[in-house]
Amino acid sequence: MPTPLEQWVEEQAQLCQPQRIYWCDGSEAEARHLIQIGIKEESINGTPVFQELNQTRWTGAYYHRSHPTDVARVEHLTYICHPEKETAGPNNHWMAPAEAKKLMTGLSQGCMKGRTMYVLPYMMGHPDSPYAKACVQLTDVSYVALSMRIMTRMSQEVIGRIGARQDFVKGLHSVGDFDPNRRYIMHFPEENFVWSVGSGYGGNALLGKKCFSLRIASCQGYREGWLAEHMVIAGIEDPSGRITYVTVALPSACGKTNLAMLESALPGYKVWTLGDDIAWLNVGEDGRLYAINPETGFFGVAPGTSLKSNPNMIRTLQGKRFFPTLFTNTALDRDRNEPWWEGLDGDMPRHIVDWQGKSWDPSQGTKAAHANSRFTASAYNCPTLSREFDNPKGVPISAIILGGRRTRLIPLVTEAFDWANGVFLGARTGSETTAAAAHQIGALRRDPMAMLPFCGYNMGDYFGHWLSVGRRLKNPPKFFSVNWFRTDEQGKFIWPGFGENIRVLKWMLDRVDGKISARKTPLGYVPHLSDFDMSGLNLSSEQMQALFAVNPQEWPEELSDIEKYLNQFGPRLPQQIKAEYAKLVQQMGA
Ligand code: GTP
Ligand code: SPV
Ligand code: MN
Repeated sequence: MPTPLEQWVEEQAQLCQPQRIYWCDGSEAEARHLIQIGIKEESINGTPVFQELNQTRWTGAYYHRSHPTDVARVEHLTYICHPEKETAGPNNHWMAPAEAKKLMTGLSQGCMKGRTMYVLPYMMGHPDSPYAKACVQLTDVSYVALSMRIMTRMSQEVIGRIGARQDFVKGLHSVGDFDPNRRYIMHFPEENFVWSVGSGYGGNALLGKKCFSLRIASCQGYREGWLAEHMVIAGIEDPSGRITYVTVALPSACGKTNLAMLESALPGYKVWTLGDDIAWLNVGEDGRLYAINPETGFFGVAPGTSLKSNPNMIRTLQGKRFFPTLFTNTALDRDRNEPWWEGLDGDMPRHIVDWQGKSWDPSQGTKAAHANSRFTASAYNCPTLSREFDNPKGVPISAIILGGRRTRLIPLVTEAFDWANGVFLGARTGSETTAAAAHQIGALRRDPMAMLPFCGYNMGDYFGHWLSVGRRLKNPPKFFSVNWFRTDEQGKFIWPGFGENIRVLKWMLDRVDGKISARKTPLGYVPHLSDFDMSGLNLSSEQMQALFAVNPQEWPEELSDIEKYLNQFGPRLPQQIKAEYAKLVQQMGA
């Protein structure tokens, strides 16, 4: 008798008609074999799936060039297929499950002809964690199989763990013919099932990541009383050696990876990395909020990454413990056969090949690396990995930090008045869009808790869920907002950011520990400048004031945009959030 898993794989194979089926065991030997298959046997758009890079300087590094139309998440082609449209909410594209399945069946018929179907058994979360989930993804490209080996805990043991169960998380992925008109990312939360065709790009194709660990998992969390969030998890060690754990939600390409492994500009402080993208938050037996990272790797933005901005990521990328490290759509230094991108340290190489494989001439004004070019690297190669990383219980969280990319209005840091005010702070957060998704870049949009593209159900209910989790906590974390991106009249960032962000974290720790008071504004508490550690940093007092300024006369437009956004949720918007909005309006004197 076949198991439900074997039966499911067989049914998908009948639909997709691969030439062969390959069950992966997640071993390093297998990874080395799949790299060779990617180099010698598989291609995308006429280019081999992998190209070996200079192994002396970049151990275990391989290069992947995607199809040129397939370089980012596609929010407009991403659907949540609940039986009721209302459950998906105004924050999601919706299709009825039966209609979506019909469409996807048509697109999947024979889509793996002549290709290999890889069966990837993996865990999201440490296998010993009560919060971990057993999953299986099918895919038809070695790049996705290897990326999943880096990003998840892939092993044959997962198959035994699933055994005769039907309720494992399922993902069916095919790159299809890369035609953007035949590209869809469909989610079926009732069945723990993701079906993705037509894209090989990370967030569209690594189905354990955004598709399961955020969109589907957020629905599971809503039903079961926990939260799946687009958050960093980090430990901040103070000079006494004490470590305080925080989570940080920032929209895509707004600084999570940088913050997760920040190298402190203040002596005595150190940041320990637990995760750079996804956190699952549970109420522990002691009534505290605990966070685990379901992932084991970083799928991070390459441009701008350097020894100056993020030295620990450069060290991770050159790390040797875990094989392999992948680079996607960066440029290449042709002479040294190394990855290259704008902002990387050192002199500009003499011969650069751009992300599309063409010889690059800087005078043409184009970028050599795609703005959303990324690396895939194991957390086990990260020199700042926390010793709690594999703790199945996770770490207790003392502060929840929320932010966005705002050139105006939003101070460098504020602290919410209480939990409900913190949830409202998250709900009203706006951010300017980035290259992480295919859309206009730099447009302001509301991105509550950095979850707009990732919340798998109605965000009105999501705000209510956050409020209800707060009611179950004995010692709730404080909420803070951050904004590294405020600009001056010349359009320059006022705050130096990166390693200097430790100063903001230090202020938060002092607030969590009740060591200092703060100044009340309509948006929350901001630092007294005398409490904010500026030692060794050259910012004028005008600049500091500009960073923390809250000017009510600049707020009417923002307030009406927030109101318009929140009103979309109609009766599903919690009363408490409406009350917080009314309070803000009143305090702004609007
Ligand atoms: P995803 O992986 O897309 O979820 O995003 P992420 O939040 O991890 O993005 P990442 O940390 O890779 O952000 C990259 C972008 O943020 C680059 O453009 C960086 O230059 C910019 N960035 C990160 N930290 C700072 C900072 O402190 N100040 C400024 N000005 N820019 C920053
Ligand atoms: C993001 O866009 O937020 C990412 C990259 O972290 S992806 O996994 O592609 O979604
Ligand atoms: Mn992300």
